[in-house]
Amino acid sequence: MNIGITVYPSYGGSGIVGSELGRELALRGHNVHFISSSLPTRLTELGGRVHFHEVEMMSYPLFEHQPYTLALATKMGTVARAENLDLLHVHYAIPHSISAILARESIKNHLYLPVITTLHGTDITLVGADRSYLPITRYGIQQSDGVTAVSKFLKQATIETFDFDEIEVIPNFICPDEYRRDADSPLRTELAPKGEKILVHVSNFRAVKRPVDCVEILAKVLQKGARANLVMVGDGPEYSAIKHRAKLLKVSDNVNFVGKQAKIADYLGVADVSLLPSELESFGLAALEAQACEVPVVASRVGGVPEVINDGETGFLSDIGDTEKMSADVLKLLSDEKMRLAFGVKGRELAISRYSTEKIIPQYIKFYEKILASKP
Ligand code: GMT
Repeated sequence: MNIGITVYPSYGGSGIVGSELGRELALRGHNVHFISSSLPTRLTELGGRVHFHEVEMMSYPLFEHQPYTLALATKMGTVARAENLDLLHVHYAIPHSISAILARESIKNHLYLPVITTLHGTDITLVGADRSYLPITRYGIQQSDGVTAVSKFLKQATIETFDFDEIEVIPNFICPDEYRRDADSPLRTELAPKGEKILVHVSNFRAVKRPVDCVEILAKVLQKGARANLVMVGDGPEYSAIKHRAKLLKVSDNVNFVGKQAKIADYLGVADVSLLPSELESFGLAALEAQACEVPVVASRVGGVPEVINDGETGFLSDIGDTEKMSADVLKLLSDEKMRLAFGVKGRELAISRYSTEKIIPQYIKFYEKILASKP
């Protein structure tokens, strides 16, 4: 198949899922055409079957805001015709599904371009549900030729908010060879030079991830006498708030900000416990990636997270903001090596048996085939 994929190239889980899906499809013999404003971060190498088409935007003094949605639609239509795309798969509904529908309509006299939208989370639960975007998001979903969501939770949320239920659940996935434990890596000594335990948090530091809670948890863990460092992987708007809280709690020396990283697995592979105290999480890709690296996850019981973490078996779940319980769970795991290792082994087993690329990518391909078979 010739498949067009659009993602947000530099920010968030939807971009990661879309980029890795493209790479996996190419490995299975499909031609993949990424159409976005820049090369997606996880797509460091292009080659053979993977192509990139940059959305170009003309600036004009009249435009207070550049009309990216229209430039994207134009590029989608142009690429679809030039490359004879079989379908266009967009990740994150806003505005990608709207651009895709515009593109489909604008070229329909030449070819019919089926549009598949994958819902990832805040495009439904936060941004899409806001009154300023709700009607247009509903339109984008209804007009798509096929819709997938990354968890049962997100499908239910879409039914409730948008009264739309023709949704296939296809969860996030990991490649088991890329995500694995590597406790003897020199990175471990770098991050914990005095043999401290390593807590890790991976996100885009948005308020919805509650990254400041990680510092609260660390402070409580240190107070109880544990020796631990917190490694913060990523960057984003809450960066200063996290730093400030760490300073107030006098734990700055134990917090290491390593910025955005292309290979998250390097950091997860040496960590002891992963923290995901999010306010909202439709799936929790970070939790899946940690579990694949045999790292137990201490997380909030929100959205699709209970579909990914088995409470008391591969991690521990708590109410949002309950840093007291979260720190107690971290201490349990740090002080009981046998338990921590057992949770790790179970986590990897779960990640591979339910969410490996081998299991999930064929579900996307089957879905594409179903949509193509019912093409008008
Ligand atoms: O919140 C983010 O990190 C970004 C957001 C996105 O759509 O880019 O992530 C969502 O998609 C991920 C991949 O499907 C899910 O694993 C995350 O749970 C989800 N984030 C939220 O729902 C907050």
